[in-house]
Amino acid sequence: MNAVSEVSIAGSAGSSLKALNDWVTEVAALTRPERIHWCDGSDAENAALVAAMEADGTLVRLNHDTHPGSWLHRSDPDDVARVEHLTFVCTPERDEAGPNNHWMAPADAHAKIDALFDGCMEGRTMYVIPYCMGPIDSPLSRCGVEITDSPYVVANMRIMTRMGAPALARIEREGTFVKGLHSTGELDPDRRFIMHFPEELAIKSYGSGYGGNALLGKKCHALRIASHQARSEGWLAEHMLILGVTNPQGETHYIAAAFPSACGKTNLAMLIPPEGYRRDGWTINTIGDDICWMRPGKDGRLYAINPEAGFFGVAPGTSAKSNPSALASIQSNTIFTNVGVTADNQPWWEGLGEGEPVTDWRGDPYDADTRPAAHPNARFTVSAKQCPSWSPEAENPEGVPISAIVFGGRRPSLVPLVFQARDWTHGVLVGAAMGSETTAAATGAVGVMRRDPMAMKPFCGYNFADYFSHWLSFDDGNNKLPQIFHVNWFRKGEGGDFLWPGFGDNLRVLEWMIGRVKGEAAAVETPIGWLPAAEDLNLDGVELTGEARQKLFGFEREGWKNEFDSIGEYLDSYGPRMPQALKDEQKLILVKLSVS
Ligand code: SAT
Ligand code: MN
Repeated sequence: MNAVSEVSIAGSAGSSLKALNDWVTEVAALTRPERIHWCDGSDAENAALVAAMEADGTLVRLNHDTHPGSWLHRSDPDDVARVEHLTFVCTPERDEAGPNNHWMAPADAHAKIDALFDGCMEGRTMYVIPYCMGPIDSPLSRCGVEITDSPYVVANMRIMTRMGAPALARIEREGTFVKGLHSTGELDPDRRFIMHFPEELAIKSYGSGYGGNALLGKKCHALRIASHQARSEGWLAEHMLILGVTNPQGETHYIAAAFPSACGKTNLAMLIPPEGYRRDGWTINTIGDDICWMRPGKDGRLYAINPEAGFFGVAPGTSAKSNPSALASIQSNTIFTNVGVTADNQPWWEGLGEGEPVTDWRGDPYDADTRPAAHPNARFTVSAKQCPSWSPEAENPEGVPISAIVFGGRRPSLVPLVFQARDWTHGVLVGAAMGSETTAAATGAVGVMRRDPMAMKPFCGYNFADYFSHWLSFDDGNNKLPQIFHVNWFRKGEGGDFLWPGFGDNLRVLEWMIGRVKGEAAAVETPIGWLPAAEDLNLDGVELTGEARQKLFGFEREGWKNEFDSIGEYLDSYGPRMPQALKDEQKLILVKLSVS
């Protein structure tokens, strides 16, 4: 660690901003580290940290001939995903956090978690990480500082955010920042909490080193804290990918799409157009794969930035077939977490389609009967700029104008391939009513249907009822809002097989959406919104069975009646805070469904 500049605790001033120094001093007094290291984000700093992590086994060197600059991290087997049951939103009033969050009174939460932080960094280095979410010069960006005792977190934050000296300079200029305090602690699930204090712009996370629990810029800041901030400042912080679709005429439309974790956001963001589309000159530009911050511009359109600088993508299932751009992105300078390893030390996961594992994610000899080679929530961390479809527009400080917002989930039955909301209020209801089967991205049962409004169930930092009101407020007569759509790539047939090929073929659905935005594509009006007939999509080269056509493009009145009854119950479960406009919309659709 010689190349790393170290600042002793006593009397050290790492920043010209008093509020930041005071906070660092206060945290050091509580956690009592041996050293404090202010991260500058330089290559030399990263090299020194990586060397130290290789020496102590935190990182395992992968094959640097095939994967230059790439490393494997094996997390604790009890620490492999986000932990929603240990994640709290600590607002003064329980109702502000809403039934969608676990709540604790701020004073109780501070007391509980500070007791865990007490002396937890003894003998260790405390890293101070200034970071910026979004392009460093964008008015839409927001900054934070994460204090952590995990060098793995530092290395990941360097990829996922604009981290180091330029971020510190912006923080010193602005004077405000989100305070994130993290310690891996003992990695004991009984001593683990992820606490958010939106009023204080503060996060405290103890006892996990994994992903969204520990990289505090990601879900904790960019969604839970930011959604709260966005509400008071008139913008939206969303769990959405952002992609640009450029047609053969050279027109680009940007689409923001919300899907729950591990439902294919990364794949959609990096979609490779099908053969015929490629020939005709369609291209996809990736802006982001997970988080989107949007606000109305001067022209009334919503402009979006990706607050992140990297991808923390799900490895299993990523292959040359499913996502060639992601696979190309992760050939170098990538941190892999919880994947398997081949005999020649290359990273391996289920669905990669080539090679063979000899070691599994826990470091044991691979045995298919014991466990998969890669954990189902194994991840890669890589700079977005390594993606072949990455767009320089991701650095545009103004953001990109959004033409369409898409909501979607894993719905094996009932929900057709795509439909369009009639207007903004209907679209907000479509988002609010979103349901999906749970995935391995969070601990708990997988494959259970649950409502996940706007894919924000685990991430909205305040009461969902107030969040829906905030969404509705954008329809103020001045804004030129995007069209809202719902998609379902996961519809299954009677035999349990997926009916839609998905992946690159999803561009066929995006093309129809853009046609709708431009007022060119046809659709049929139904009580649930505008549905295309199969003929309204370009299906050249796609083989669909009769069952697939009927289920992907059909409308099942009886099933939707039940669904809207259940949506009504869901809205009512929020009590009087739920905006009347959404309840009226639900009732209106139910009435339409009852008239056959
Ligand atoms: O663990 S993360 O929240 O960072 C990833 C995800 O669940 O989307
Ligand atoms: Mn996500």
